Amino acid sequence: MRRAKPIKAIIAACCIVAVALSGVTAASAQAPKKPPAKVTVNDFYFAPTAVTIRKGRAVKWVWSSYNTYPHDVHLKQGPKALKNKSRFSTTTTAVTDAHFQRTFEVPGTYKFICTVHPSEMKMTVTVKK
Ligand SMILES: [Cu+2]
Repeated sequence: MRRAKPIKAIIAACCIVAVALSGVTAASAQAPKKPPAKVTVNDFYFAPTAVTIRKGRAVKWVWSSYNTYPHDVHLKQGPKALKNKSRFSTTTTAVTDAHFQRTFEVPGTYKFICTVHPSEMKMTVTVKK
């Protein structure tokens, strides 16, 4: 059995290469970034009404194509540490075909309303550290 040795050596070499390659793959793979948490803006309600995310993640509000009334997204109350609060409010209303996305870097509780329907349309975004 003179051939046994070279075959074993080749198998061993293959294993080493496979381990090395898998190591390279694992090292170069980046942690997948979570997609934005989606909130739909509907006639007279946000869905869902409560969203919890980790800081660094975004929330995307998408206006429903079934809407027949105008709505906006307005930050009524945010964390004290939050600067530039107005960035978290839309500047116009929309009925359909609109979206609004913001990334949340400051942990805390964010209370949003629609200024057209402030008593009906409310939602909360909780940002964890
Ligand atoms: Cu509204």
